[in-house]
Amino acid sequence: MVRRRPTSLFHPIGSVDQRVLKRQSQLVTQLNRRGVLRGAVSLGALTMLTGCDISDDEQVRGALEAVSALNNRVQAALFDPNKLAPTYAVDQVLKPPRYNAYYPVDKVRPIDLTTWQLAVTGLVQDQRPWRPADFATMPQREDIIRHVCVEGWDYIGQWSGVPLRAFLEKVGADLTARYVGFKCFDGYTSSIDMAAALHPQTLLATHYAGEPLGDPFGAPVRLRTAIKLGYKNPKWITEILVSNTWRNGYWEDRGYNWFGGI
Ligand SMILES: Nc1nc2c(c(=O)[nH]1)N[C@H]1C(S)=C(S)[C@@H](COP(=O)(O)O)O[C@H]1N2
Ligand SMILES: [Mo]
Repeated sequence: MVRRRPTSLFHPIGSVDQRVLKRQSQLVTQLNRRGVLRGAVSLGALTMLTGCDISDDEQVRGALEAVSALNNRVQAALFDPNKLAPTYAVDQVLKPPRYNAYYPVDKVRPIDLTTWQLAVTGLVQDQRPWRPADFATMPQREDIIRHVCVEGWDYIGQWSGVPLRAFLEKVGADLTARYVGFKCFDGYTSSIDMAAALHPQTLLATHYAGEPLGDPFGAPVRLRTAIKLGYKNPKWITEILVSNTWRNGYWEDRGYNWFGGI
């Protein structure tokens, strides 16, 4: 890549273009903030570790992605499927919950519950779609857990619904498959590892604080798992997909760490 020369005399002139350095440290800070790196890797350390030319955006991005892939493996190895996340008291619950999505709340399109169906696809025996009422016929569980968004905020929420494990068993999913994927009404996608899908605190949530989910929070059914960051909790789910290969995700495909464990 061509190193751009400072054009103004007010820019420091040296062997390294300060603006390139600034851009790269912004990229590192940005990816760090998104939790991609999860431990601090300084610009200097990155250069030493990878030997890459920090004046080249593509090289730096490639190196950061390699660090993120390593993180996925390390996180998966450290994850204990039997360990429960902390739970909280009912008087700590935030009401209403705090909204977030990749667009503002006034852009939320309510779902028509009379026509809504959940498609069940991939490595499952029973591919019949689900209706809202089907969830009420299943075992229920409630969790009061902390929601953590990588943007740097969190809240305690009271979620109830059907354990994803019970749902997967009911539809005859291949529980040895690698991933459970989710497609949503707003085009959002996410996917989680099977160990997380089978974790007791991973719910297909239909209720918040004992009330049916409000439109902004993913009605009629969304994922709520105590062991993953906010972006791995898809709302307004329209398809659940069991697969060994499909591991897409709206934010994951834009650089957030795929494993996304808390
Ligand atoms: N369908 C859909 N699900 C989504 C999102 C989205 O934009 N669309 N945003 C995710 C992010 S980044 C967060 S932090 C949580 C926010 O959930 P909440 O509104 O219940 O707090 O939803 C997640 N699930
Ligand atoms: Mo988030």
